[in-house]
Amino acid sequence: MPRPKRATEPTLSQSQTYSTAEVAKMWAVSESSVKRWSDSGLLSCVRTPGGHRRFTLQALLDFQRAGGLLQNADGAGRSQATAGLTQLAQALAGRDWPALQTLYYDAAVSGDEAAGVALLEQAYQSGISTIELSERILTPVLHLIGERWRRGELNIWEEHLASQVTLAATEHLHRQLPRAPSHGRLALCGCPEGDLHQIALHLVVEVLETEGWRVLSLGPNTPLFSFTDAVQRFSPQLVCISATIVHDLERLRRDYGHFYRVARQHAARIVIGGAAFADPQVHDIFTHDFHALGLADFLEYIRREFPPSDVSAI
Ligand code: B12
Repeated sequence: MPRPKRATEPTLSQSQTYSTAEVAKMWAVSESSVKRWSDSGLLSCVRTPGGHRRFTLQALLDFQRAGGLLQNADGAGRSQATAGLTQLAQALAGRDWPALQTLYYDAAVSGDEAAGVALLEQAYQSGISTIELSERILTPVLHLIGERWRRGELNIWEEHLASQVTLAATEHLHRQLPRAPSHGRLALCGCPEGDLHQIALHLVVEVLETEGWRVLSLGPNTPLFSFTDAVQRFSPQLVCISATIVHDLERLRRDYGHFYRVARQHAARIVIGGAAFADPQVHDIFTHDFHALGLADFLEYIRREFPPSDVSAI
């Protein structure tokens, strides 16, 4: 797939760096692979005074654009075999997560929704699950976009385009996917007041719907007292709260107690997730049944706690 044209390429300072462990985590590869590529000169690094490798973002992007993991996985034989394939098909064939992330990053920040959709569709057709798509492509790319925005390397409009592409492309794919038969359970989902970050919420809703849940999504920026009213009105089996940032800690503290009592009266399970809960002060306020770190553990939780055999009890 040709790379969409960008008005400006962000420039990077060599002083902003990632450790071997951070790179390995970002690309979902072992630290020894990262060290091997670095030692062979394919992935350039700088050394700390203590001798540890540090990688600039530019070096990471250069490595990915030069072919990254796929090209370095098993050499010439493979590149001959895949010579006729497009860049995307090659990356998919090799499960080259860094290359797939780069392709999605380029599509997202340039607002190329068609390219975003094509990537997700082809990835799904190649056997990558929607959970893997979210965890290994969309989430790392959005985190990188946030980091580059924070460093002043990306414009706000690029972050906005990336959000829109992600919401639209995931929605597009979701509409085509098979769903488990409806089992009649209801989930209520939303983000607390002041939080406009709705992409994780959107992904959570899609996981639930795929699993046969009926979902009421209150969307971003929903006051907790309104969650409480909705629990009273609809008596859901599950409430999912996604929080990325906290707007008014004291107000949350005040309102959550009442929400929690009402949720308990209605026997609703409460699942929380999102970066805001990394802060112990926030985490302590939100008494919950499960704190999801991502979508994979969430899927495991709902399958375990709400097995099909229990449906007759609803
Ligand atoms: C896109 C984005 C925006 C968009 C959101 C658009 C939209 N429609 O959602 C817009 C432009 C609105 C925005 C605004 C702001 N943003 Co912003 N944003 C981001 C960005 C780049 C991506 C967020 C995202 O979608 N991530 C992808 C999701 C899928 O990943 P995730 O949230 O980590 O979720 C995973 C898990 O946590 C889990 N999960 C999360 N929730 C839940 C819930 C449940 C139930 C379950 C099961 C699982 C689960 O599953 C996901 C998959 O693993 C992040 C960068 C980042 N690190 O996330 C910054 C980021 C969150 N934003 C940030 C900031 C500072 C802001 C602003 C304050 C900027 C400003 N000055 O205006 C405003 C605040 C607006 C507000 N009041 O909320 C900071 C927050 C720093 C902090 N901790 O305080 C970040 C981290 C950027 C940065 N590096 O500094 N932002």
